[in-house]
Amino acid sequence: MVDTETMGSIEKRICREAKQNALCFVLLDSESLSDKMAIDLVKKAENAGASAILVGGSSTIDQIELNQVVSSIKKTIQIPTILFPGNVTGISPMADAILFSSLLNSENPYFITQAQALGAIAVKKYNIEAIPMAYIIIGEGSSAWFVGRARGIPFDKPKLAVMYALAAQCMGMRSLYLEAGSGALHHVKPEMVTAVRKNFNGLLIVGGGIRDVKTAREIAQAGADIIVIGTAFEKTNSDKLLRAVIKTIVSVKR
Ligand code: 1GP
Repeated sequence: MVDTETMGSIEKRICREAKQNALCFVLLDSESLSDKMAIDLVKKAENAGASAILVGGSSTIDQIELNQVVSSIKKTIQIPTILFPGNVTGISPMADAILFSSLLNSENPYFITQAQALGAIAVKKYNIEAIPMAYIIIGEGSSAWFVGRARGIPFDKPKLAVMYALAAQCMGMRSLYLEAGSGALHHVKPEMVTAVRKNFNGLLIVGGGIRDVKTAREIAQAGADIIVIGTAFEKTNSDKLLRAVIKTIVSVKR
Protein backbone atom coordinates (compact mmCIF):
# COMPACT_ATOMS: atom_id res chain seq x y z
CA MET A 1 0.00 0.00 0.00
CA VAL A 2 1.18 3.54 -0.68
CA ASP A 3 2.79 5.93 1.77
CA THR A 4 0.07 7.40 3.96
CA GLU A 5 2.02 10.52 5.05
CA THR A 6 0.49 12.81 2.43
CA MET A 7 -3.04 11.46 2.75
CA GLY A 8 -5.96 13.20 4.42
CA SER A 9 -7.94 11.54 7.18
CA ILE A 10 -10.70 10.05 4.99
CA GLU A 11 -8.26 8.42 2.58
CA LYS A 12 -6.20 7.07 5.50
CA ARG A 13 -9.35 5.61 7.04
CA ILE A 14 -10.35 3.95 3.75
CA CYS A 15 -6.85 2.50 3.24
CA ARG A 16 -6.83 1.21 6.81
CA GLU A 17 -10.20 -0.50 6.35
CA ALA A 18 -9.27 -1.86 2.91
CA LYS A 19 -6.23 -3.58 4.40
CA GLN A 20 -8.61 -5.82 6.34
CA ASN A 21 -11.18 -6.73 3.70
CA ALA A 22 -12.85 -5.52 0.52
CA LEU A 23 -15.25 -2.56 0.98
CA CYS A 24 -18.46 -1.34 -0.59
CA PHE A 25 -19.26 2.28 -1.45
CA VAL A 26 -22.83 3.22 -2.38
CA LEU A 27 -23.26 5.77 -5.16
CA LEU A 28 -26.17 8.21 -5.28
CA ASP A 29 -27.02 10.58 -8.09
CA SER A 30 -28.15 13.88 -6.53
CA GLU A 31 -30.23 14.71 -9.59
CA SER A 32 -32.37 11.59 -9.59
CA LEU A 33 -33.32 11.65 -5.90
CA SER A 34 -35.38 13.82 -3.62
CA ASP A 35 -33.86 14.78 -0.29
CA LYS A 36 -36.19 12.36 1.46
CA MET A 37 -35.22 9.47 -0.82
CA ALA A 38 -31.52 10.20 -0.36
CA ILE A 39 -31.88 10.18 3.42
CA ASP A 40 -33.73 6.87 3.31
CA LEU A 41 -31.14 5.27 1.02
CA VAL A 42 -28.07 6.41 2.97
CA LYS A 43 -29.55 5.19 6.27
CA LYS A 44 -30.08 1.79 4.70
CA ALA A 45 -26.61 1.83 3.14
CA GLU A 46 -24.90 2.67 6.42
CA ASN A 47 -26.87 0.02 8.30
CA ALA A 48 -26.04 -2.53 5.62
CA GLY A 49 -22.31 -1.90 6.14
CA ALA A 50 -21.30 0.50 3.36
CA SER A 51 -18.00 2.24 4.10
CA ALA A 52 -18.82 5.52 2.32
CA ILE A 53 -21.44 7.26 0.22
CA LEU A 54 -20.39 8.61 -3.16
CA VAL A 55 -22.43 11.47 -4.58
CA GLY A 56 -22.06 12.24 -8.25
CA GLY A 57 -22.89 11.52 -11.82
CA SER A 58 -21.72 12.50 -15.27
CA SER A 59 -24.44 15.06 -15.78
CA THR A 60 -24.71 16.82 -12.41
CA ILE A 61 -25.52 20.44 -13.18
CA ASP A 62 -27.64 21.74 -10.29
CA GLN A 63 -25.21 22.70 -7.52
CA ILE A 64 -27.94 24.02 -5.21
CA GLU A 65 -29.62 20.61 -5.33
CA LEU A 66 -26.25 18.88 -4.86
CA ASN A 67 -25.46 20.97 -1.76
CA GLN A 68 -28.88 20.23 -0.33
CA VAL A 69 -28.53 16.47 -0.86
CA VAL A 70 -24.96 16.35 0.51
CA SER A 71 -25.92 18.41 3.53
CA SER A 72 -28.91 16.13 4.30
CA ILE A 73 -26.76 13.01 3.90
CA LYS A 74 -24.10 14.42 6.23
CA LYS A 75 -26.70 15.10 8.92
CA THR A 76 -27.99 11.53 8.63
CA ILE A 77 -24.96 9.23 8.67
CA GLN A 78 -21.51 8.83 10.22
CA ILE A 79 -19.70 7.24 7.27
CA PRO A 80 -17.93 9.69 4.91
CA THR A 81 -19.74 11.46 2.08
CA ILE A 82 -17.39 11.63 -0.88
CA LEU A 83 -17.95 13.54 -4.11
CA PHE A 84 -17.58 11.64 -7.37
CA PRO A 85 -17.91 14.46 -9.90
CA GLY A 86 -18.12 14.18 -13.66
CA ASN A 87 -17.37 17.87 -14.04
CA VAL A 88 -16.66 21.05 -12.06
CA THR A 89 -20.37 21.32 -11.30
CA GLY A 90 -20.11 18.23 -9.09
CA ILE A 91 -18.21 19.99 -6.29
CA SER A 92 -19.96 20.77 -3.00
CA PRO A 93 -18.36 22.46 0.03
CA MET A 94 -20.44 20.22 2.31
CA ALA A 95 -18.67 16.96 1.41
CA ASP A 96 -15.97 15.21 3.43
CA ALA A 97 -13.76 14.42 0.45
CA ILE A 98 -13.65 14.26 -3.33
CA LEU A 99 -12.43 11.59 -5.73
CA PHE A 100 -10.23 14.04 -7.59
CA SER A 101 -10.07 12.16 -10.83
CA SER A 102 -8.49 12.40 -14.23
CA LEU A 103 -10.24 10.47 -16.99
CA LEU A 104 -7.07 8.98 -18.42
CA ASN A 105 -8.63 7.41 -21.51
CA SER A 106 -10.58 10.47 -22.60
CA GLU A 107 -9.88 11.89 -26.04
CA ASN A 108 -10.70 15.35 -24.75
CA PRO A 109 -8.02 17.08 -22.63
CA TYR A 110 -10.79 18.88 -20.74
CA PHE A 111 -11.54 15.65 -18.85
CA ILE A 112 -7.87 14.81 -18.25
CA THR A 113 -6.50 18.10 -16.91
CA GLN A 114 -8.64 21.14 -17.66
CA ALA A 115 -11.71 20.45 -15.54
CA GLN A 116 -9.23 19.51 -12.80
CA ALA A 117 -7.44 22.87 -13.07
CA LEU A 118 -10.76 24.70 -12.78
CA GLY A 119 -12.14 22.46 -10.06
CA ALA A 120 -8.98 22.56 -7.93
CA ILE A 121 -9.67 26.21 -7.10
CA ALA A 122 -12.99 25.28 -5.50
CA VAL A 123 -11.52 22.21 -3.77
CA LYS A 124 -8.84 24.39 -2.14
CA LYS A 125 -11.23 27.19 -1.26
CA TYR A 126 -13.73 24.80 0.37
CA ASN A 127 -10.92 22.81 2.01
CA ILE A 128 -12.27 19.47 0.71
CA GLU A 129 -9.95 16.49 1.09
CA ALA A 130 -8.82 15.44 -2.39
CA ILE A 131 -8.20 11.76 -3.10
CA PRO A 132 -6.12 11.62 -6.29
CA MET A 133 -7.60 9.07 -8.67
CA ALA A 134 -7.12 7.71 -12.16
CA TYR A 135 -10.49 7.13 -13.80
CA ILE A 136 -10.59 4.60 -16.61
CA ILE A 137 -13.70 3.81 -18.62
CA ILE A 138 -14.21 0.28 -19.85
CA GLY A 139 -16.57 -0.44 -22.74
CA GLU A 140 -18.78 1.95 -24.62
CA GLY A 141 -22.29 3.36 -24.43
CA SER A 142 -22.47 4.61 -20.83
CA SER A 143 -23.17 8.23 -19.90
CA ALA A 144 -19.68 8.54 -18.43
CA TRP A 145 -18.24 7.24 -21.71
CA PHE A 146 -20.33 9.64 -23.81
CA VAL A 147 -19.95 12.78 -21.70
CA GLY A 148 -16.27 12.13 -20.97
CA ARG A 149 -15.42 11.49 -24.63
CA ALA A 150 -13.67 8.29 -23.55
CA ARG A 151 -12.04 5.81 -25.87
CA GLY A 152 -13.52 2.89 -23.92
CA ILE A 153 -11.18 -0.01 -23.29
CA PRO A 154 -12.75 -3.23 -24.64
CA PHE A 155 -13.94 -5.52 -21.83
CA ASP A 156 -11.76 -8.37 -23.06
CA LYS A 157 -8.51 -6.39 -23.30
CA PRO A 158 -7.07 -6.42 -19.77
CA LYS A 159 -3.61 -5.53 -21.05
CA LEU A 160 -4.89 -2.16 -22.24
CA ALA A 161 -6.28 -1.45 -18.77
CA VAL A 162 -2.92 -2.48 -17.31
CA MET A 163 -1.15 0.10 -19.51
CA TYR A 164 -3.28 2.86 -18.02
CA ALA A 165 -2.91 1.45 -14.52
CA LEU A 166 0.88 1.52 -14.84
CA ALA A 167 0.71 5.09 -16.13
CA ALA A 168 -1.45 6.02 -13.13
CA GLN A 169 1.06 4.39 -10.81
CA CYS A 170 3.98 6.21 -12.44
CA MET A 171 2.11 9.51 -12.13
CA GLY A 172 1.62 8.94 -8.42
CA MET A 173 -2.13 8.50 -8.38
CA ARG A 174 -3.08 6.69 -5.20
CA SER A 175 -6.35 5.23 -6.40
CA LEU A 176 -7.73 3.88 -9.64
CA TYR A 177 -11.34 3.38 -10.70
CA LEU A 178 -12.25 0.84 -13.38
CA GLU A 179 -15.64 2.08 -14.56
CA ALA A 180 -18.09 0.19 -16.76
CA GLY A 181 -20.65 2.99 -16.38
CA SER A 182 -23.74 3.51 -14.28
CA GLY A 183 -26.37 0.89 -15.01
CA ALA A 184 -24.06 -0.79 -17.53
CA LEU A 185 -25.24 -4.06 -19.04
CA HIS A 186 -21.76 -5.52 -18.64
CA HIS A 187 -19.54 -5.13 -15.59
CA VAL A 188 -15.74 -5.09 -15.61
CA LYS A 189 -14.55 -8.68 -15.88
CA PRO A 190 -12.70 -10.23 -12.94
CA GLU A 191 -9.83 -11.11 -15.33
CA MET A 192 -9.25 -7.41 -15.96
CA VAL A 193 -9.40 -6.66 -12.23
CA THR A 194 -6.80 -9.38 -11.55
CA ALA A 195 -4.48 -8.04 -14.25
CA VAL A 196 -4.74 -4.46 -12.98
CA ARG A 197 -4.35 -5.56 -9.36
CA LYS A 198 -1.01 -7.18 -10.20
CA ASN A 199 0.24 -3.89 -11.60
CA PHE A 200 -1.30 -1.19 -9.44
CA ASN A 201 -0.30 -0.68 -5.86
CA GLY A 202 -3.00 1.71 -4.63
CA LEU A 203 -6.72 1.59 -3.90
CA LEU A 204 -8.47 -0.26 -6.70
CA ILE A 205 -12.11 0.73 -7.15
CA VAL A 206 -14.45 -1.11 -9.51
CA GLY A 207 -17.99 -0.15 -10.48
CA GLY A 208 -20.67 -0.17 -13.11
CA GLY A 209 -23.31 -2.83 -13.68
CA ILE A 210 -22.62 -4.79 -10.49
CA ARG A 211 -26.02 -5.94 -9.30
CA ASP A 212 -25.69 -9.37 -7.70
CA VAL A 213 -23.81 -11.22 -5.00
CA LYS A 214 -21.89 -13.55 -7.34
CA THR A 215 -20.44 -10.72 -9.44
CA ALA A 216 -19.53 -8.68 -6.36
CA ARG A 217 -17.74 -11.70 -4.86
CA GLU A 218 -15.78 -12.45 -8.03
CA ILE A 219 -14.64 -8.86 -8.43
CA ALA A 220 -13.62 -8.58 -4.76
CA GLN A 221 -11.76 -11.89 -4.98
CA ALA A 222 -10.01 -10.66 -8.13
CA GLY A 223 -8.46 -7.90 -6.03
CA ALA A 224 -10.78 -4.88 -5.99
CA ASP A 225 -10.41 -2.94 -2.75
CA ILE A 226 -13.71 -1.14 -3.20
CA ILE A 227 -16.81 -2.12 -5.12
CA VAL A 228 -19.28 0.62 -6.01
CA ILE A 229 -22.99 -0.14 -6.12
CA GLY A 230 -25.32 2.51 -7.51
CA THR A 231 -28.20 1.64 -9.81
CA ALA A 232 -29.05 -1.77 -8.33
CA PHE A 233 -29.71 -0.16 -4.93
CA GLU A 234 -31.03 3.22 -6.04
CA LYS A 235 -33.60 1.69 -8.37
CA THR A 236 -34.82 -1.11 -6.13
CA ASN A 237 -34.30 0.58 -2.75
CA SER A 238 -33.79 -2.99 -1.54
CA ASP A 239 -31.68 -3.16 1.58
CA LYS A 240 -32.04 -6.94 1.42
CA LEU A 241 -30.03 -7.02 -1.81
CA LEU A 242 -27.55 -4.43 -0.54
CA ARG A 243 -27.01 -6.30 2.73
CA ALA A 244 -26.35 -9.54 0.86
CA VAL A 245 -23.92 -7.86 -1.55
CA ILE A 246 -22.02 -6.02 1.20
CA LYS A 247 -21.87 -9.12 3.41
CA THR A 248 -20.22 -10.96 0.52
CA ILE A 249 -17.82 -8.13 -0.30
CA VAL A 250 -16.56 -7.66 3.27
CA SER A 251 -16.14 -11.40 3.70
CA VAL A 252 -13.29 -11.20 1.17
CA LYS A 253 -10.29 -10.78 3.49
CA ARG A 254 -6.84 -9.41 2.63
C1 1GP B 1 -21.19 4.35 -11.77
O1 1GP B 1 -19.64 2.67 -11.12
C2 1GP B 1 -20.75 3.40 -10.70
O2 1GP B 1 -20.31 5.41 -11.85
C3 1GP B 1 -21.86 2.52 -10.23
O3 1GP B 1 -22.47 1.85 -11.31
O4 1GP B 1 -24.87 2.40 -11.02
O5 1GP B 1 -24.19 0.43 -12.38
O6 1GP B 1 -23.94 0.40 -9.90
P1 1GP B 1 -23.94 1.23 -11.13
